[in-house]
Amino acid sequence: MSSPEQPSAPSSSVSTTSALLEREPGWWRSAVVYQIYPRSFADSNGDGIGDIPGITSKVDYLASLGVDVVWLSPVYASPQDDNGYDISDYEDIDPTFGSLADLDDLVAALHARGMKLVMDLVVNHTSDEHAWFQESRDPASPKRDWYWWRPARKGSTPGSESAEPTNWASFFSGSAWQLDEQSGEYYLHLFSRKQPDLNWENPEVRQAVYAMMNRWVERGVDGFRMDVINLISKQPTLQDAPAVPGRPFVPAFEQFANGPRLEEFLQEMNAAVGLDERHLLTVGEMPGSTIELARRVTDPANSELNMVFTFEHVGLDAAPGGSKWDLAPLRLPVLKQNLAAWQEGLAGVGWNSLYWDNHDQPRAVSRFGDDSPEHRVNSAKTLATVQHMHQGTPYVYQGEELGMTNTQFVDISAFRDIESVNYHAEATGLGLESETVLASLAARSRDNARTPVQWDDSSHAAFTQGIPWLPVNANYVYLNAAAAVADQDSTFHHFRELIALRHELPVVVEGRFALLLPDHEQIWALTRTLGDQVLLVVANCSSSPATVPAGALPDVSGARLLLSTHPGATSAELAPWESRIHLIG
Ligand code: ISL
Ligand code: CA
Repeated sequence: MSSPEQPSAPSSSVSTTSALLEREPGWWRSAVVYQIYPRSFADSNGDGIGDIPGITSKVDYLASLGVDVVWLSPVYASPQDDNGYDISDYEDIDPTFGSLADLDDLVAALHARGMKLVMDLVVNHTSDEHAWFQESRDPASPKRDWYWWRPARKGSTPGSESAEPTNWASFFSGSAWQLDEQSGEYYLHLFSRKQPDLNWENPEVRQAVYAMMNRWVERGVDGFRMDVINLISKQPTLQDAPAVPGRPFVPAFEQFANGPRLEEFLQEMNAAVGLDERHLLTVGEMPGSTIELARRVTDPANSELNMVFTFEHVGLDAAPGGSKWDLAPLRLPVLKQNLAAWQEGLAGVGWNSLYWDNHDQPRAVSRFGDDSPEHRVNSAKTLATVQHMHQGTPYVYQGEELGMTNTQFVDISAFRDIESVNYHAEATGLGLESETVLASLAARSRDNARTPVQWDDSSHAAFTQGIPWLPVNANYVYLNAAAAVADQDSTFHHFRELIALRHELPVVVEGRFALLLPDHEQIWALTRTLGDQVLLVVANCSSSPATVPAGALPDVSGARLLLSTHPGATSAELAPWESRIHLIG
C-alpha cells in the first residue's frame, strides 16, 4: 500500500489553495451532479480504456454544461473483476486510470472552474487481492474477523454440494459463499467471489475505513457516493432465506440489507470523518430502502447522509416477485406516482436524489423514452425536464445529456459485464431459452450504459486512438457531443438550460412539490410552489399526441414559458414527447 501520510509527489499544478475548495452549508441542494464511469469516458493514451487524464481533458466541456459536481466511479487500484468496484488498495490509483498525481490534477482543474469532485466509496467489500483479505485468509491472523468466515454447514464436508454456510445467492449468480481451500472455511461475497464482504461488526474495520476517508478529504475531495452502503449492517445471525423450489441459492435481501446497526454505523462515520461539519456531499446507494428509512437517513437532525439512491423507480418495469431480468411493461401512472410518493415522503425533512440512469442501468432514453429516430431527441429532453423539475439533486450520467442509447448486442460474446455474463450462463444452464435471456440482456444489461462516450464522428467517436474495450454504438456518426454542442436545439443545450434554471430560480430547488393528473396515462404534470411563485411542468411522456383535459391545470395566461421542446406552442394539444415549463407569478 502506498503511504497516505506522505505528501504526494510534487504534482505539477496542485497547490493547497487550489486543492481545497470552500464549501457552503447545504450547497448540494442546488447542485447538479455528473457521473463519470472512467473506463468509458475518454482515453488519453490509446490503450482503449478511459483514464483520468482523459477526464481532465474534458473539464471545459463539463463546465459548459454547467454541472457543479463530478462523481467519479472507482479509479482505485483494482484487479478490475467488476470494473473497479473490487478494490485492492483504497489509497492508490489503478495504473489503468493513471496516478495519484493525475487525480490531483483533475481535482485542481475542476476546482479552478468552480466544480467539485465526489469519489466512489466501496466499503461493503474489498477485492480478494486487498492486503486486508490476504491477511485474513490465515485463521490465526488478527484480521481473520475483518471478513465473514464461516465453516461448512453442520454435518457436511467443505466443498460438497449444499455445504455453503447459508443458501444465499450472490447478486452475480451462484452462491454468495466461496470455499477457501487453505483454511477449509467459506467467506461471504454478496457480489463476485473476488469481492469479499467486510465485517462491519468489527470496530477495527470501521476505524480503518474512516481513516482512509479522512485522507481523501484532506487530499481535496468534496464528498462520497457510497456503494451499497445499506449492506454494511447485516443480520449477524446469517440465517437461511426461505427456500425456492428448483433453486440451490436464493435472494436473501432480508438477511443482509438494512441491518440493525446501519444508522449507528452511518452516524459514527459522519462524526469520525466530519461529513456534516466539513459540508461534504454524501449519497448512499441503498437498494431496497423504503421511504421511511430514507427519511431517517437523510434527516439532517440524525447526521447520517445527505441523500440516498432509491431503486424503487428502476424496479417498476420488472415482474413483481421476479428479478430485474423478468421484463414487464411500465405504465406512466405507476412511475410518476412512485416518484411523487418519494417527493412527499421526504418533503420538509430529508432530501431526494433524482436519477434515470447510471452505470448499472440501461440508457434512460431507451428505457423510459423512445429511442427511435423520430422521438429520441424530444423524449430525452422531456425525461430530463421531468427529472430536473422534481425536488432533489439531479444526477446526469455521462452521455445522457447527448441522449445516448442502449447497445445493439445480438450475441453473448459481445457482453463484458460480469453480471450479464454470469446471468447468461446460469439462466441457460437452468433451461431458459437463449433468446429469452438475450432479450433480457438487451433491455437490462449494465453494458448498455458502458459503451464509450461519443465525442465526435471520427473513428471510435474520438473516445480512443486505439481499440475501445467495449465497442462504440454505431449511431455515433450522428449522435455525438460535437454535433450536439453545435446544435442549439440539441439535448445537450436542453440539459444546459435545465441546469441553469436550477441555479437561477430558488423555486426549482426549494419549491413544494405536487403531482397533477396522477392517473393520466400520457401526461406527467406537476407543480412546484415557493411563496407566490408556481412552476408548472406539463410533459407528454408518450409517442402519440395528447390533450390536456380542460380545466385540469393552472391557468398559464400571463405565465412565462421558461423552457419547452416545441418553442412557441401553448395549446392544450401536446405533440409526442412535448414538454413545457411555465413560471406563474
Ligand atoms: O446492477 C444491479 C442490478 O442488478 C445491482 O445488482 C447492482 O450490482 C447493485 O445495485 C449494486 O451496485 C453497486 O455495487 C456493485 C457494483 O457492481 C455496481 O456497479 C455498483 O454500482 C458491487 O460493488
Ligand atoms: Ca487509457
